[in-house]
Amino acid sequence: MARQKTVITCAVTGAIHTPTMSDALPYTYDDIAAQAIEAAEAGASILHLHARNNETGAPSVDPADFTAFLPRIKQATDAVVNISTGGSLTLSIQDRIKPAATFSAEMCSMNMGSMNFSFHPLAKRYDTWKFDWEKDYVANSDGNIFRNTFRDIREAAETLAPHDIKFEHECYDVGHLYNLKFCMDVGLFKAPIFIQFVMGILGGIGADIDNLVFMKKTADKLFGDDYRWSVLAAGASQIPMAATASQMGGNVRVGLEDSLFISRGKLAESNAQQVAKIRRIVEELGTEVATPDEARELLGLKGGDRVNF
Ligand code: KMH
Ligand code: ZN
Repeated sequence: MARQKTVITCAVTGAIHTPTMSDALPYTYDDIAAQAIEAAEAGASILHLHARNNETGAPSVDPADFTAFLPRIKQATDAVVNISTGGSLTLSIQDRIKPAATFSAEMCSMNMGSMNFSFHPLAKRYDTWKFDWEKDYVANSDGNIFRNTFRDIREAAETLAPHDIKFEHECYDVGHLYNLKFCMDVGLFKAPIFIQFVMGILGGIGADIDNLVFMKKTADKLFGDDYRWSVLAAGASQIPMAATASQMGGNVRVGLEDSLFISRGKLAESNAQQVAKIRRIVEELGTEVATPDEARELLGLKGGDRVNF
């Protein structure tokens, strides 16, 4: 059997990092659009997108903040747009799914369990902050419960079902795979499902190869041939774990949402720089990178002509 091509997802801005942490983190409409387009040109076939307030960079789930960049990305690239339903991490599921439903994207994230999702240790690294909201947002994440109950997941799945959106099932620990299996068994999601093994978030499973093998073996046991998979590792593990995932036949996610760095201690200049780096590694190791249409075929997506932006 021909070796599977690697799909690169780029998560362009997220809702964890803040403008103080890196000048490269895009938060204005213009910068999110420009960096997403550049990441697609560098080889990302899926763009995982959050929105932010254009002036302050605060995470936003207001569809108006997406309207300002989605059409520009669609016009300039053929990449699959994947809209987050995750964040801002403290909002209700009803608010979080509005952008995906409004724009009827080809893909959106679906977080598969509730957890202590925290990044409060980052608050100690900075003495001064660019914007007032940042310090408390980061420091207070030690009190966060990132809520994704079975009822929340059902509500998101049922609301989004008419849109024929493929989910990026974010699984932050082994138990989340069992949650996903339960949801499959009660008919919430259609095969092939797409699992994002999320590693190295405080509150979730650590980023190492033993854990990845365990996650993968567990998914094999639960889903057989009915799933495709990718790895996202936070911070310094991002590129090493992505390279490992690709060698294991999986797909990869990079981007400034998950790590601000290009190598140990060195901030990345852009999302595209991370995409170019993982692309280079994947190709040098003998695996081809999938085009957007190849990603659509692999994941069974509805097509870029059936979105609402
Ligand atoms: N920042 C990632 C660890 C989402 O957008 O739904 C989690 C994430 C959540 O991507
Ligand atoms: Zn995200």
